[in-house]
Amino acid sequence: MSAEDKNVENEEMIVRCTSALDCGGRCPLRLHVKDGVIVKIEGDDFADPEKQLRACLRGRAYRHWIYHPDRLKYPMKRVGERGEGKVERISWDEAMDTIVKQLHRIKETYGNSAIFFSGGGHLGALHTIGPLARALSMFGGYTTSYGNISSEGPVYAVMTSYGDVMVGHSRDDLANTKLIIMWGWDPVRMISGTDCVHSLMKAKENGTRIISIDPRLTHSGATYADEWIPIIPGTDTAMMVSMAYVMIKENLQDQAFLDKYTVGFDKFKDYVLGIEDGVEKTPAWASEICGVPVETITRLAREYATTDPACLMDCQGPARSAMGEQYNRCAIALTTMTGNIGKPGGSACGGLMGIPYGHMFRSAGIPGMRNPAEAGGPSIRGTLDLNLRLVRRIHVNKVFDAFLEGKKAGYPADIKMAWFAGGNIMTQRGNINKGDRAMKSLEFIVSQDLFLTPTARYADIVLPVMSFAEKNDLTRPWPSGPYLTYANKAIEPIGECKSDWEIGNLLAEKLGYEDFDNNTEDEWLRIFVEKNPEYAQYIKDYDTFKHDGIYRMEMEEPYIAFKKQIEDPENNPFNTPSGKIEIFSERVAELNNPDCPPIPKYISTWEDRNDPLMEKYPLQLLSPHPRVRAHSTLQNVDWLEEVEPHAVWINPVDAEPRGIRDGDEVFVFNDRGKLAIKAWVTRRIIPGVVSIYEGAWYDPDEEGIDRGGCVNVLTNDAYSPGGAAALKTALVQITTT
Ligand SMILES: Nc1nc2c(c(=O)[nH]1)N[C@H]1C(S)=C(S)[C@@H](COP(=O)(O)OP(=O)(O)OC[C@H]3O[C@@H](n4cnc5c(=O)[nH]c(N)nc54)[C@H](O)[C@@H]3O)O[C@H]1N2
Ligand SMILES: Nc1nc2c(c(=O)[nH]1)N[C@H]1C(S)=C(S)[C@@H](COP(=O)(O)OP(=O)(O)OC[C@H]3O[C@@H](n4cnc5c(=O)[nH]c(N)nc54)[C@H](O)[C@@H]3O)O[C@H]1N2
Ligand SMILES: [Mo]
Repeated sequence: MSAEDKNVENEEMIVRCTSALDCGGRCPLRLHVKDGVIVKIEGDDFADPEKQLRACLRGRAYRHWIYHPDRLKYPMKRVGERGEGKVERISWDEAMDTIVKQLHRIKETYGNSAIFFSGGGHLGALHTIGPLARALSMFGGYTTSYGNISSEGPVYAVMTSYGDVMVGHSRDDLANTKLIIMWGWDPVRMISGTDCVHSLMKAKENGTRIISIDPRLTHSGATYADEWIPIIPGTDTAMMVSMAYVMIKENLQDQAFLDKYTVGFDKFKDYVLGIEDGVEKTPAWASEICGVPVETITRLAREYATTDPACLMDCQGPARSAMGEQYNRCAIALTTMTGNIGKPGGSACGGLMGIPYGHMFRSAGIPGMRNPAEAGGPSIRGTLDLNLRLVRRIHVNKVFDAFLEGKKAGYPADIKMAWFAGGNIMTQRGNINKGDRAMKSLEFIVSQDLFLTPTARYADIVLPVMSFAEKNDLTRPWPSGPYLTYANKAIEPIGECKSDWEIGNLLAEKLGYEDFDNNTEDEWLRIFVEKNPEYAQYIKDYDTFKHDGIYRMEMEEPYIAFKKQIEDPENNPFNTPSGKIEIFSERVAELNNPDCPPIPKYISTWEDRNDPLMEKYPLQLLSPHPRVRAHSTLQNVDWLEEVEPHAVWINPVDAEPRGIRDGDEVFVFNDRGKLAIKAWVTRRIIPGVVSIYEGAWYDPDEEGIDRGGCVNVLTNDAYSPGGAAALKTALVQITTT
């Protein structure tokens, strides 16, 4: 054990740790350990309260997750049907021998591409799925997925417009702005960097006006916003386009900025004014579509254009939809029109995109190797090709379909075996009932996790994994600092749990790969910190870093994306073909896809309010991220369930004619699935829209009704033309029987 401040009186040790979950933050935690057991968890105690990184309610509840009675303690093999979750204890030897035998069989019978491998869950540098991926690559390779399920919409938009994903400001910059438009952004619930809400509070104290545009009165909307502008889901781009209309008509745009730093504004203007298609995108036109009053649109357009600086926080949530990237691209067009890029208090693509500091984490880690099953294929990061031309991977929201349909439907492989090293695919991807069929179609499945999750219930072999408190690792601040964290081991592994790194090494050993990895945990972590220049420039003493569990960067001023490009454009062109911000993108024009236009446009889509399916399924379904979970992780923590029981949000206007009262058990359904859930009748959501937080575990009964309330039995396994997982576009009906 390490990094302890000994409290002699009660013989507790304080171990400085952080979680490593994909939870939206990265919080320094003090784990109080007594007799080898975590007895209490406290948050950051940094001397300057202004700079404390305070944990949310989840961080304080981890004890009931780490010590949950359902934790997997031993490897298991399936003894019932797939999905039933009947398992029996086996030894690590039997588990790994079975896996190796099946790997050889699958490889010899079908070839390496029949092996699907993916993972997630632990955002650490060492204890990752990397070593497993390397061992499988040495074995001849595997098939995996492409596309970031969180943010492919904004990634597409920023790559198109700026050619870069480092488009964030450090959160302290929120205090420098005069207007914050939280456009589908709710950081009080949906943690968006540990320091984010404090910065929002500073802004509020400074008198910054804050507006929330969301179909729901969100936690942030209720606590911080001066105004809530409710909007119909999927129609934000229409409202933004008409704001551009107001600005152009009233000559409010920052023409000097547009002339100097952008290309294609004239083409966008032609669209906005109706010169391109004969439709003037007036506030009246938009109001019909998005439900926001004409006066509100006009007023907001003027306010955004004339408040200097102003910060438009568009994000990933609304973009995780059928035409998601248009929303981010259009938000970028508005930020250029108002000249808010590259300056304090402005924004480039608000919400969750990165600043460079925490990203140095990405270059720490054991070197991997190229996956031979993909050799010769196109490169996969950083270009528009990412979404549109990648051939040897499966889109992240199409994995089930690929399992079922294989090569005959154009997928790169006929998958026979899947290995899930974390991630809870059978709760978190679109169209889970299709997932049920897909998982049942496979010959062999491995799952490694802390719990017998819905995904693990389908596995033939389940491997038990340690929590973050049972190992040492570097962890990544979310979205990216500015600080670096070291999560210290607090307790011995529960049962026979191993880490993902150890499992990778074990597989290599079983496959007979000698000298696969000869370093200990401590040696590796030292190498990452001391030899990686990005760490070494900050961390002068490994042991101090480990002891403190955190290195806080001294920033003279907030980090501002594209500051250089704006201050000195001659020497710092944008990383686009034109060297400027591309409101019109020639690269996109070349794709020649009307649903993926070269300028941002409002495009109606399947399962929006124009879809004839509305007659059968008249309610739009949202699935935001839960305050009390990290996706499906922590869903079994009693304390958190108590804070916010799982329920579907429904407006009284929709509840009353259906005979639904608050607290009633209701059924939510469409052609893809049906789930049972309690109703929360509330005016905090607009009529015609209902909302169920994602992450509740899939738990179908004999009739196929999901009793767990997993929203993804209702969502579609589709993606937008730009590659966004279209998880927020779905129509449903609700009944009491
Ligand atoms: N409808 C709808 N669906 C969504 C979204 C939405 O907005 N709406 N959001 C999407 C987004 S943004 C995301 S990021 C995904 C998240 O999707 P997932 O990553 O699949 O979801 P998690 O619940 O975070 O799954 C993490 C799993 O890893 C396990 N785990 C934790 N630590 C470790 C470890 O160290 N090793 C291993 N092997 N396992 C570990 C946890 O127990 C858990 O089962 O969900 C997506 N799904
Ligand atoms: N507590 C908690 N925090 C988290 C996570 C978590 O699971 N739990 N997950 C983390 C991860 S991995 C990610 S990717 C981020 C996700 O962050 P986001 O993707 O931003 O979060 P969401 O909750 O999906 O969506 C944000 C808001 O968008 C609104 N919204 C949905 N559709 C529309 C629309 O069409 N128009 C408008 N204007 N608003 C709309 C929703 O009502 C919601 O309030 O959160 C991170 N933070
Ligand atoms: Mo995410």
